[in-house]
Parts: sequence; C-alpha cells; structure tokens
Amino acid sequence: MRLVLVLGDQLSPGLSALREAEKGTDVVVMAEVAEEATYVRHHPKKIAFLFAAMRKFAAALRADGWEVDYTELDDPDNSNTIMGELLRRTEARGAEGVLATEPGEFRLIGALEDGPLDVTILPDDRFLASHKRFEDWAEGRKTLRMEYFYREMRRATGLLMEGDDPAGGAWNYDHDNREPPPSNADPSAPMQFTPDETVEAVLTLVEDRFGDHFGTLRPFWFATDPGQARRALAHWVKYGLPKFGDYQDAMKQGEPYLWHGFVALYMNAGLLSPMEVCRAVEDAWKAGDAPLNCAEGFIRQVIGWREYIRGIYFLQGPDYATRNILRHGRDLPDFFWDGETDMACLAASIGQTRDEAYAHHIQRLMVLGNFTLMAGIEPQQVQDWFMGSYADAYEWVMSANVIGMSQFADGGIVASKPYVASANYIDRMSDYCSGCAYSAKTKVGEGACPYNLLFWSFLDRHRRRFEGNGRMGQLYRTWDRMDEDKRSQILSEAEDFLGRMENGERV
Ligand code: DLZ
Repeated sequence: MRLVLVLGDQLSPGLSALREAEKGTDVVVMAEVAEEATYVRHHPKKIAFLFAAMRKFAAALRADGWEVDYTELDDPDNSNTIMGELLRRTEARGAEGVLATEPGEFRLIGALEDGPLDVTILPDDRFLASHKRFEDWAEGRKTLRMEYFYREMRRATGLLMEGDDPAGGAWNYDHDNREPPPSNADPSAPMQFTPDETVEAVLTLVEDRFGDHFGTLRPFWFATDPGQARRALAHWVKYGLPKFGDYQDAMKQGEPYLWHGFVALYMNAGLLSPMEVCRAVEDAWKAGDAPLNCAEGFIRQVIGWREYIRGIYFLQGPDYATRNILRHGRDLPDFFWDGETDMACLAASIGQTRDEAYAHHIQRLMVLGNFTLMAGIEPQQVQDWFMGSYADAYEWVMSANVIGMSQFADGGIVASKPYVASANYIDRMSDYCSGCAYSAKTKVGEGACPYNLLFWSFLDRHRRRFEGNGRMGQLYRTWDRMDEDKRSQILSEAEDFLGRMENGERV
C-alpha cells in the first residue's frame, strides 16, 4: 500500500493523487502542522479556514470509503512537519511509497524530492495550463505578456467565444472597468456562514496557538466546504458580478469587498474549480444577468492572470522569489503590522487586511505595493507580508504578483514598467484622501502626500534603468521641466520622510 498526501490547499475530490490511488488499499495522509502555519506567520483566519476545510475534507473522504490518517495540530505525536508526518505514517503502516500532487511551492517540492521516501509527484491538473503548455507558449517570445497567453486560454476553454472570435468582438473590456467608487455604494457582501462545531473547535485551537500572529480571528464566517463555497459563488454571481467590472478598481472606506467575488481563497484551496467558477460567470452573462465587461473582466483574472502568474513562477524556478533587481533593502515599516499611520489609504488597506485577511487587487497593487516599491522596501519582506496576510496566498500565486508585478524585482518579466503612482491615482479611485491628514493635491511642502514625494524620488533614483522605457519617458520629461529648487525640495522631503519612517516615528 501507498500513502496519498493531500495538502491543505489540495482539497479537491478529483486531485490527481487521489485519482491515481486505490481506495481500500492506499491510505490518505493529511496533517495540520506548525511548520506550514509559521514558515511565514499566516493570518489566523487563513489558518482556521484551512484547518476547518481540511477536517471537513477528511470527513468527506472517509464517508466516500477512503481510509484517512489525519493529524490534528494538538496531537501529542504530531512531528509538526509534512515530511515528519509522512515518515511517521510510513513506519506505522509499512507503506511502500507516497503519491503526491505537485505542491504549489518549491520549498515543499524539494522536501518531498530530497527526503528518504519514495515519492511519486503527479501534475496538479486542477490548473488549466500544464507546465509544458506554458513553457511552449513562452518559448522564443521576447516578452511574456499576459494578454496573449489569455487569448490562447480563451480559445482553449471556449469561454466567452463565438466560434473563433471573442464574444462582443473584443478580447478585453478593461477600459469599461475603471469607474471610481459611487458615492452611495450599496455593494454586495460575500455570503457569510455561522461557524459549526468543527469550525468552532478549530477557532479555539488557532486562537490558542496562533493568536499572536498578525490578524483578527473573529468574527469568522468563511465557507469551509465545497457546498458552502458553491453557495457563496452563486450569491456573488447574482448580486456582485453585475457591477463587479465597472467598480473593480474602486476603493471605498468601510467597504472592503465592494462587488468583488471573494472566491480566490476557495479556488486556491481547491473547494471550487476554476472552470466551475468561470462557467457560472459565463452562464450569468449568457442569461443576460451580467454585462460582458463584468464577465470578461472576471474570467480574464481566472484563466488569464491566475494561470499566467503560476506559469511564470514554475518557469522561472526556485530563485524567482529571491530576486531583487532594484536592490531595495529597507525594512518593512512597523505600521504594516498595526496600521498606525497617518496615510489614510494605507491605514484602511492594512486595517482591512488585519480584520478580513483580504484586500482587493488595487489595494494590494496601487496602495500597499506601490508604497513599498517607491519606499524601497526589500521585496522579500513585502512578499512575506503578503504571503502571511491574505487568505488566498500561496507562493505559486504570490511570487509573480509581488516580486514581479508589484515590486518589479524580477527586472520586468511580468510588468513592462514599475507600478508606481502618485497620490493622484489613489485620490481618483478612492475616497481615502478626503479624510487623510496629508493632502493628495499638495506635491511638496506642508502636508504633501508622501506618495507624491516618493513617486519622484523613486523615478530619480532609478533613472538609468527606466529613462529609456518608452512608457516612462514622458514622466522624466515632466520631472526635468520642473524648477530645480522644487526638484531638490521634493527629493529632500522624500528622504526626510523615509528617515522618519525608519526611525519608527509616526508618519
Ligand atoms: C498554508 C497552510 C497552512 C497554514 N497549514 C497547512 C497545514 O497544516 N497542512 C498542510 O498540509 N498545508 C497547510 N498549508 C498549505 C501549504 O502551506 C501549501 O500546501 C504549500 O504552501 C504549497 O502551496
């Protein structure tokens, strides 16, 4: 007999390792282990979500006739690592080998491959693009832009296709998806679930063991099984999707979700499959219940972006997450852990992350990532913060998003230019600036928003690298046209701001 490893983000009945195994002979191994919860200090809500979903998945497997060796975190025999648990179960069962589905992280792949056990690693075919398919697409291309990959995936899946042509005549409707937040928003909240006995037991455990991690555990209302996740999906498709596209980049105080789906955590843990999510969205469009720009914008995120950034991670290899081409070395400021800053956009985005284990893509990219990039924070510290903080985060998804797209630390494999923006962008797309101690409109001097100062100091610092970038030349011409005294004042105020931040002063 063999052991069948099922990791916390592999909770799918059709998992390749389960398909390959023999029910009645092989034994499933699942384990709650301290190493996975602490190699980055995951948000308590994320740990609770995974442990509860793992326990329910194990129960469903048993009900389906599988034998499952499940280790709870507080089991006195728990070795607290995935490899330790595989070794312990191998010895106890006299197993001949281990079947595994490829983990979403080189760290764990390495542990399985380099350990003493005979482990067969099968492809994770819950993703639409295999490694081979992505490699073939990338082969010989000068630049790896998502848009072209996305078109291939549209053709391959047939989603939003009319014969060989994209529905509506265009591949991408993003130009319709940049509305600022409406003044009287009445957004759709994600469906919430009252904790049952299994969830309550996990909440008590997580409170006790990981209560000191960044993040608020209660209230906890996430879906923790596929049935609940499907209901949450249907609820969002009905109430959120019709406005999702228009306002997908908007940000509003006190409205963490607006019309966003909040289904990435369910997909990334395996409770929902990407195709079932996309089909639900496509069906709503076909039924006339959601406009095309909303359906296309969402489906692009799933079959385009999600697959693309995973492809980049595996194509680039284990060192990708360690890259730091801009040589940024500043420490992540303390206010990322307590939200204590006068910058209203950062306080709101960090506070929301602490409370919900969630922020949407523009809060992540244009508020948090934009700030850390312009401030020169070490990308690996940024990556660790994102990895720990978000309930949907794993290395396969975070590396190309954070190291590549957000921090430009890969030198431009993912992004054609660094995602830096002054306060103007945040002011246009949110209502954060109206209540802020700083002034978005003030470029320099008393009350100037730090984003305005850091924007120019970043461009000035990295002039040699970016001046020749066609998409940035205009910015350098604007900078050069500025009065010299103004330029030096901006640079010196930016330095002063960063100095105060590094000293731990409230900024
Ligand atoms: C994220 C996570 C956490 C917090 N805990 C566990 C765990 O106790 N047991 C487990 O099997 N998986 C856990 N995971 C998910 C793994 O870290 C994930 O499988 C790898 O990072 C690869 O994506």
